[in-house]
Amino acid sequence: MHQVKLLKRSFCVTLQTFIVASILLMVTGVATAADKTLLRISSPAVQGDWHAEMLYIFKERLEELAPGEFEVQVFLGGTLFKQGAEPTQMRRGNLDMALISMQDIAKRIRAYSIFTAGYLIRDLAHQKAVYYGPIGDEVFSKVSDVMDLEVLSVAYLGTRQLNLRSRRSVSLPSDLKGVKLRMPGSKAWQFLGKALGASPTPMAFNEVYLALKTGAIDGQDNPLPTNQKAKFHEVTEQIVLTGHLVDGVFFSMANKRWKSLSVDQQRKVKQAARAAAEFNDQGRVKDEKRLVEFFKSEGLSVTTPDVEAFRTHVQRRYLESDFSKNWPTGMLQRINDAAKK
Ligand code: KDO
Repeated sequence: MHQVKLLKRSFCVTLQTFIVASILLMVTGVATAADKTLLRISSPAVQGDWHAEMLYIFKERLEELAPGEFEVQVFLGGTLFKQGAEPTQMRRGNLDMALISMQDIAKRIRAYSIFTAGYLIRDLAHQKAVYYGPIGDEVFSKVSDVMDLEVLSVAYLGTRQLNLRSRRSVSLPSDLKGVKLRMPGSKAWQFLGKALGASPTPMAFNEVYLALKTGAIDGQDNPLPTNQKAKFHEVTEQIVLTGHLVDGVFFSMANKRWKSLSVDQQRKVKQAARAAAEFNDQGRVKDEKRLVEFFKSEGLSVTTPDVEAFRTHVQRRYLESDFSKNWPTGMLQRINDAAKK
């Protein structure tokens, strides 16, 4: 009898708690974790790099715009999914967001290898004109159809330079003959290494530091801010300012997640993603201006090759390659002309 009373009492207490919590929720609008839309983001980027920090800016901005509606979780260093696996994991529903590269996109849409070509995009302003205009609209709509991803914003990764383990005189592409150059692991990246005149080898970003330290590779390429944040200056002696690729990453969301959001939420997510990319771009541009001095002060030699010779050689290699056979008709001209008024 006593036990029945106790059971009844505990049921009443639970019911009361539930009612009070529901009223509180209605009155205050404070959502519990279970009510929030979970957004898991994976990136190989190291903590502190601009495109890693921008993910926290996205989180902050989204919380301001849509308080209590989203739970943003950021996983860096390729700890959740390895570099390059993100588009597949998003399609499978295991991941909501990532910063993907054009080289990832070119794996699925071969014609878009055009955007991975060295010495094509001229600078950040040109990159914005290409991707935040009619070309970007066309490309991202195709990406949505084929890859099931919504591209929310484009972040400038920086201009890629060569970074060598030991000093070497590099003026022409032929000076890189036999240099074992780590490039990220996909056909488009490997081709860029070859076009530069080196012997490319694929490797995930988070293995590069150790490979440089042990001599498993002779060099790698990345923009100056990423070289600094990943501490590559500790294990290399030279930077060659080839400026061979004005690189970008595409902040994307799995369509399944994107389409589950209300129109208002989509607008806010895009706004936060744009603000995050803008934060990244400003930081990188500022860093690119100051980092040559930083690397010199760390004892590295920073040299300028014959950039025109590299440009001519690399562009010719692309035009003669099988990649260019799939490029959309007229696209090269449209890219070259973007923003030229
Ligand atoms: C890299 O692996 O070298 C690269 O710079 C390629 C980029 O597309 C991007 O994936 C980036 O790595 C990572 O975000 C690490 O910064």
